[in-house]
Amino acid sequence: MMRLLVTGGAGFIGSNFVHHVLSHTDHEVTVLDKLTYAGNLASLEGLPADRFRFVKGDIADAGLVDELFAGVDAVVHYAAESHNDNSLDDPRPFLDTNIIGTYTLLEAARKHEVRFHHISTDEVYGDLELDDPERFTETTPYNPSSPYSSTKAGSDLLVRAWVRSFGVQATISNCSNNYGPYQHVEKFIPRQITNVIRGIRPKLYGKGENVRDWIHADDHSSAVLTILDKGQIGQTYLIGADGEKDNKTVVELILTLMGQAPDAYDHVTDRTGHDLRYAIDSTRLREELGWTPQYADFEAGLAATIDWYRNNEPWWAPTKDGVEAFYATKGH
Ligand code: NAD
Ligand code: TDX
Repeated sequence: MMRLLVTGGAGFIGSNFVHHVLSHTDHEVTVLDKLTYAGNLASLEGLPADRFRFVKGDIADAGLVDELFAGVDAVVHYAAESHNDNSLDDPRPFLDTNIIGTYTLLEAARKHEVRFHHISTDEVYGDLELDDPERFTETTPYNPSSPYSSTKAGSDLLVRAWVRSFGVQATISNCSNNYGPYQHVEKFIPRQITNVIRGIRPKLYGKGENVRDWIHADDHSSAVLTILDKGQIGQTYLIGADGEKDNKTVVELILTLMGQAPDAYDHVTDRTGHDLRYAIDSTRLREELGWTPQYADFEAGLAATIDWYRNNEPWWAPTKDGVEAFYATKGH
């Protein structure tokens, strides 16, 4: 049994992780989350009260962080500003949370000698050509494109430095694009599903040829638990499930699964600096730590995700109009 502190546990992947941990282990979980626009307490309903507690606060609040680190065995750090389009509009919160927030946590991990796992993204490696036979590995050079991915790259480098310079007991994982329940409707898959539910045509940036390597959030959670359990301190692990798909294919699949014509979508203004392709080689995680993803069938996982959004409109409806109004100002 471990006492875990999960930062960003009211967000998409963090809340999936909290559900996963509480149903697959006997660990106790404290969530620290600022409840920004992306945090939602409704994502944490129904959890066992004797093993779960929620603390509202900022990861950059050193006093609060110090207090919380004193009472846990390990920290899993999900909290971040996570959306590329927002980072192009206003980068400042990305620096505050992703850089200063991570620095604040690392200083507490150093003081309290707490095991630390840092959650990051494949976007730190930049992008690949569509026909590149190589995929990202743990030794691919960092080459981030956006304010979001550059702050995530910066946070990864801080973790590496705190391991080397101060002996912090940390690991890092860089995962590909997640899908599943509780994802904010600003993101690609939930935006298009909720568009179709609302009778709005899905919006594809540019030509839609950009490739993302999709993994179900529950597979991401099992990988993180595996790394917490068996990962080597100081090591980086790439997490991916061989799920490469171009955006056009994903939109067409959503439309088909929702009973619409596959071409009933609009092309809209492309994202500035839009990364072309991400692809993960997760051999190290699979071979050294014995992890395997469970959601091999993307279409089945997507159908279940569509059902979740159909059945949970009260969870996403309050945010939908604001998101669409923001995108309208950007031509998206
Ligand atoms: P999200 O935006 O859905 O959730 C982020 C959560 O962090 C929210 O609950 C928010 O309230 C909280 N938060 C933000 N700033 C905070 C602060 N200063 N203090 C405390 N809490 C704060 O993000 P997500 O998609 O769940 O991503 C979680 C993590 O996973 C991020 O670190 C992201 O970089 C990484 N990641 C995401 C993906 C993906 O596909 N979404 C892929 C790989 C890695
Ligand atoms: O309406 C849309 N139409 C569209 O074509 C939106 C919102 C997105 N897109 C495209 C842009 C991307 O090529 O879909 C793809 C996925 O977009 P996002 O959901 O914004 O994700 P992405 O930018 O790939 O980043 C995601 O994966 C890596 C997460 O948001 C990051 O937090 C994570 O690090």
